[in-house]
Amino acid sequence: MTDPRLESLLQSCPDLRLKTDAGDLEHYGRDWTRRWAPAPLAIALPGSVEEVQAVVRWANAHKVAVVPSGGRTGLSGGAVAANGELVLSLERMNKPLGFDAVDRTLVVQAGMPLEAVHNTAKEHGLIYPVDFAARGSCSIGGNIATNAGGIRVIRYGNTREWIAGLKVVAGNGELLELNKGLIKNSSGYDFRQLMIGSEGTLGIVVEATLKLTDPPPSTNVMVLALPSFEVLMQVFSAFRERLQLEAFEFFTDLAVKHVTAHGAQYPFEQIHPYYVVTEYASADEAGEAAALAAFEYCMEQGWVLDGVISTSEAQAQQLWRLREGITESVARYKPYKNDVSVRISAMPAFLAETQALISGAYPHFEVVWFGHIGDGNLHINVLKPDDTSDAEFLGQCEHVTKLLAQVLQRFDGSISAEHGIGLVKKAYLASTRSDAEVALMRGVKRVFDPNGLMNPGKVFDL
Ligand code: 2HG
Ligand code: ZN
Repeated sequence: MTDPRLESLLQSCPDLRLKTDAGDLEHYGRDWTRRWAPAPLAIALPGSVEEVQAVVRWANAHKVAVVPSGGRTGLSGGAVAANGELVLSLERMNKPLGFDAVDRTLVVQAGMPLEAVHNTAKEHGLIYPVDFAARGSCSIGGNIATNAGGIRVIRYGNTREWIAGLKVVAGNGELLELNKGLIKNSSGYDFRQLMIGSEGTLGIVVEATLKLTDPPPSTNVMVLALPSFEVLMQVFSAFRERLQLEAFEFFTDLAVKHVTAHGAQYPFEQIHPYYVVTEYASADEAGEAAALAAFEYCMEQGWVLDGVISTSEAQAQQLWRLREGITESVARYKPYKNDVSVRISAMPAFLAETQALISGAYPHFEVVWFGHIGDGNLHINVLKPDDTSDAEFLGQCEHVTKLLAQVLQRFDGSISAEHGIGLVKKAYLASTRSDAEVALMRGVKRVFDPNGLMNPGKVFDL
């Protein structure tokens, strides 16, 4: 370690763990986007809040940019370090710190994996309900930084709803204790909510007080086969009217092709163009009867062609795999990802327009559609053919995304529903946020991060 800046970092924080091996720089410098070549200065792995503060103070003294790092499962480049930044990994700060049965809260360090949060909540007979496929590798701090959504938003909302307090090391190294677990707190600006979704551009989340809730009554999982895109929202309405939905997700035949090639089991005899996986409360016979009624109604209308209901926990997990395995099953095709949202009421018209745009624009590419349709959130993954260069593929996809951003703007939608803006969506921020809003965001960043060192270049440029 010859860089004098790192020598001085270790002098000011002697117990800090630092990694500078080429393999570590590569590993910690990239996220799941894999679009940028990692080139961080070093990786710092603090073990305490005080060490995080010391690192941030050092960064200000030496004007070194800091990239906060959780599980790096993000899909927008928010955790990429490609410009000599110091990566500040929270992976050693991964423990639960305390459970309060009266408040029903769990205090955790930011590096705790989401799945470990789920397990700890369960030990106390409660749940932390935000959930998605990357649960084993993502961290709660990263979830907070992107206001992560996932597969149960329809029932429980986004990460934002479940944060009762935060400890954040701001861009100047000061420790902020935000909201302190209060349910009611009408005492001025809510910086806790400002930090949620700020993608590490204002400071570093080091601890969180999570709200927990009761586990749902027992649920069942149903997979439906649909004849067309047009009926999707009608099926959604029919199910939502009759059932307490825990999840309502959609995917296409192409998605099925890839997940089954990856080991998921296909539940029908024939292939259909569109599918829904839904989970719903089914504590008693009335719940199951309502589910069957919804299914039969949709069959009568011609909106559903086939269906299967889980009869065991193992089968429920198998059915979920058809949806949850999609991202992993297409990863080898370096997909270009859109993650967009509109109001649910605007979804039918938006879907029709987007489908026309996408099928016209990518005649030669495989496009995998899926998403959290019950939240108005669509994922579009365009797969790169092996014989097309990265640059050409990216150029075409960026062109289509510009057009998609225009459609979204007309629908008052968002270019990033749940993955964040990071680097990937930065050029399209203006389709969702007004100039006045972005100017205010820049101003807010200057207040919390006067030297512009917290995850610079992410979300917007200063
Ligand atoms: C999901 O819903 C994730 O599975 C990933 O948000 C989406 O890979 C994607 O595009
Ligand atoms: Zn998603």
